[in-house]
Amino acid sequence: MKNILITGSGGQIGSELTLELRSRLGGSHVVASDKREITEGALFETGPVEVADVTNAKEIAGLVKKYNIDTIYHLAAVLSAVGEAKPQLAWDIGVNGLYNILEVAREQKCAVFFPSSIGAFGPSTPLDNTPQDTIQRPVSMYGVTKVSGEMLCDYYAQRFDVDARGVRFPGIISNGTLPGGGTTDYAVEIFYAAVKTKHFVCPLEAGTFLDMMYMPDAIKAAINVMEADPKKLKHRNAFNVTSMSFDPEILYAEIRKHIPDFKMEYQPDPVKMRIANSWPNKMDDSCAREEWGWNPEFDLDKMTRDMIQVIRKKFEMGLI
Ligand code: AKB
Repeated sequence: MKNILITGSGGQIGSELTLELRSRLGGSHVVASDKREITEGALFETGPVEVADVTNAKEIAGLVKKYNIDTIYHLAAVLSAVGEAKPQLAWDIGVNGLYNILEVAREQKCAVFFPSSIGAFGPSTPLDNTPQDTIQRPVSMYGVTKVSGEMLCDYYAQRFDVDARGVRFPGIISNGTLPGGGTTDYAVEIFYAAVKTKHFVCPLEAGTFLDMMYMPDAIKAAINVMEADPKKLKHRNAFNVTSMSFDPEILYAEIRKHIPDFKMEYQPDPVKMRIANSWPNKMDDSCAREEWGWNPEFDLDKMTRDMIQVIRKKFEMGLI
């Protein structure tokens, strides 16, 4: 990887991945692109920024040429809950956007990272120890775009030799850019509520188990799968990766170890519950561990300590 283009750089994962790659490769080698103009902050100050709409293939092709890009991290997406409100937009960005990226990658010989998700599974998938290769019949438009994306990446790899790789991310917990419109967002929002108001209204029911991961591990997964020795990869694309699985009660109890007067109540959101009930309780990520050494660092205890420490500091400094 010498020159990288990131789509969706302004998003939850994109903003942190861009900065990590810039710190490794040098700012000028990592181009941050987003549909919305980036005009300030760390992304703006540490390297090139561009406005790019992934549904506009010419725009993407122009950027790849301009910066002599050899690797594209394609993170632009519409998340699961928003995708149910705007299914046409979710398809357009999720599938047509990825198609454009893969076509540009084929023409200009780039590697591609594509983040699939636990959303690529559905109610007929085995939801405990969900295998790497299994039934995928999602019931959300987000899931439909992710399964289509996995298949498109496999097709471009086999047919056109595009080095398309990726993982199936669980819910990502972070303290930088907030997630926007996902089913797993509660696992981020709860920390801000615990620190700021000591009260949280949870949109998922008790007992709703989902896979989760702390951002530093998500960044590590995205970079390591792209740097893995291709000879050792049997799958290449859509690797199950996870670090922890919990339901809202377990997370609530963990946060109360640090903030004992924190209170949570439940007001389940029917759209999010329908989606969450169709997603795995816990994935089996042994293929990622065996094929490219996936090994997360943060469990529930370590992630919770770090999240509270960082968010408390931001709160005390008046930043949130
Ligand atoms: C969502 O909830 O939509 C995402 C995901 C798990 O892919 N965070």
